[in-house]
Amino acid sequence: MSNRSLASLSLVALFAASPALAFPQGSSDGTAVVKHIFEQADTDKSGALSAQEYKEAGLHEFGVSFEDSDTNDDGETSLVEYLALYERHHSKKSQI
Ligand SMILES: [Ca+2]
Ligand SMILES: [Ca+2]
Repeated sequence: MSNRSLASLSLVALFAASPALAFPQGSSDGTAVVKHIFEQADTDKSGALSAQEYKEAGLHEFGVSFEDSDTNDDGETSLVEYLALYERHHSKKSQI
């Protein structure tokens, strides 16, 4: 029993620590994962990612810089911006 909850806990930790692993191939609900990543990255819970939060979460490692993700140039990446970014980016190169 406790083994099992430990396992799911470390799974969550893994997701939080390694955003790149959090995109299950062929997942039909990638946006839920993206939202989860976004919430993990938004450490001050402001509802938007500052450049620092973006970097600290390692989101630039997806190959998109903070500047590119902040499409309206207000200095923060909102969830809407981030989801749009994901869909743009993901639909381009996720065809297996
Ligand atoms: Ca924030
Ligand atoms: Ca923005």
